[in-house]
Amino acid sequence: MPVTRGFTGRRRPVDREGRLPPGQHDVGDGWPVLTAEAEPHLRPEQVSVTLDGLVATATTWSLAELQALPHSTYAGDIHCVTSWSKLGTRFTGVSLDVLLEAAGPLERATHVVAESVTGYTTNLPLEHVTGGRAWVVWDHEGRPLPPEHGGPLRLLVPHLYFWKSAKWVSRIELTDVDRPGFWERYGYHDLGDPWTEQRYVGDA
Ligand SMILES: Nc1nc2c(c(=O)[nH]1)N[C@H]1C(S)=C(S)[C@@H](COP(=O)(O)O)O[C@H]1N2
Ligand SMILES: [Mo]
Repeated sequence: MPVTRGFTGRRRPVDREGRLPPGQHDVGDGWPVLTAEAEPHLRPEQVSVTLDGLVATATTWSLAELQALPHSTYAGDIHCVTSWSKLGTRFTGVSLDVLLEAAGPLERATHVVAESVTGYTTNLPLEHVTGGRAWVVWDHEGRPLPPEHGGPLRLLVPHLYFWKSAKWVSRIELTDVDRPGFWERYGYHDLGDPWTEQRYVGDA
């Protein structure tokens, strides 16, 4: 994956053709903030991510330790279940593949629960956070991720609705049961594929 550091280039026009999932609208250069809880105020040296649960070696990385690992950049789209999408945006961080390789998932692990320092949680099948589809990110468009968007560190799982991308993520627990998170317990879909509009429980 290409590494992009200190990206400050002018935005290139985004080819929007075919990029909006059904029922979504384009917010252009805007980026709404959706936060259910009080926003935490975290200094970069305070944050870390722990991978634990069904792993061979439970492991914690400080932000500095994460930043010393191989970086990768996601340049693409994000989709919120409340119907906004933001197209052609860039985040840099570490792929969960890198972290999972270090921690060593046990064979019986099937799911993860991502947890924020605030207690916000969201559940995902393990296979949806592997294969270059999930990151912990600290950089947006070449700048530190703003605090209201989860900075210093958030989860990014852009192929699913954005509620799966836990802001201020601090823990990723591997489990062998599917344990619904915060919004999933309030009736949101268990998986949340925007292309098939898996918004609420009962949606295909
Ligand atoms: N900790 C935490 N993470 C969260 C949320 C939240 O309320 N708390 N909201 C989710 C939802 S519904 C969306 S759409 C995105 C919003 O991210 P943004 O505020 O950076 O746009 O974060 C997701 N992650
Ligand atoms: Mo959302």
